[in-house]
Amino acid sequence: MRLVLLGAPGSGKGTQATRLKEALGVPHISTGELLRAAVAAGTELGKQAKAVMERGELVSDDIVLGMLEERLGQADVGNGFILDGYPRNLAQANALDALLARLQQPVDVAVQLDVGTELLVQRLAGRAQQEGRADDNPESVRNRLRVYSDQTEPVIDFYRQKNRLICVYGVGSVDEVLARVLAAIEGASGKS
Ligand code: B4P
Repeated sequence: MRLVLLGAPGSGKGTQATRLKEALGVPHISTGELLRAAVAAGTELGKQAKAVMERGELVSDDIVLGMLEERLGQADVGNGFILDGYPRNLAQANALDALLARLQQPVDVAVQLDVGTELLVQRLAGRAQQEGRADDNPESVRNRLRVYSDQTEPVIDFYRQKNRLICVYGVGSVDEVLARVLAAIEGASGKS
């Protein structure tokens, strides 16, 4: 199963991906986590990404694609993957399409987690208190939501046009949302 998880910041992508990897038996690849690890390790790439991420902007397409290509080259992705946080704009969607075509491993399904803006802001404020992530401050959250609607929402149409999109209501407990995602994936694989 090759799955792309789409959704605004705070929609539950990372939260659901952590559980989906157990349910589907494929690795969870989060570009946000790969970038945060590079920042924590103080690599050259991490130094370039740090300020951009703290402002809530997107790290350059070249950097993220290079990082992703390296990750998709590892042995554990043979049976598929859950991609969380990528693609985030149309250039990344096209780059991913080309990369996976070359690897003969096209995306099976793109799941969009649908959550209203007010709840997104509440969830991220909750995480700011609990985890103190550098980009969960109010100014950066506003910017991330703006970047999402300007740059990432067009990616939803990209997958809709390819008949790969499933939209799942992302409000409710983590288990409720997980059950909806799994049912939607099963329904979609039954159709194809
Ligand atoms: P990400 O790490 O992808 O962060 P995110 O969009 O904020 O979502 P995340 O997955 O972490 O949170 P979730 O919704 O699960 O990106 C961070 C930054 O990295 C970006 O701003 C950008 O700078 C950079 N970046 C990453 N990928 C990039 C790319 N491809 N190109 C360029 N730049 C890139 O959860 C949020 C909160 O909601 C949590 O506290 C969680 O506990 C809570 N929650 C989740 N589900 C819930 C539920 N059902 N009920 C209640 N709370 C819930």
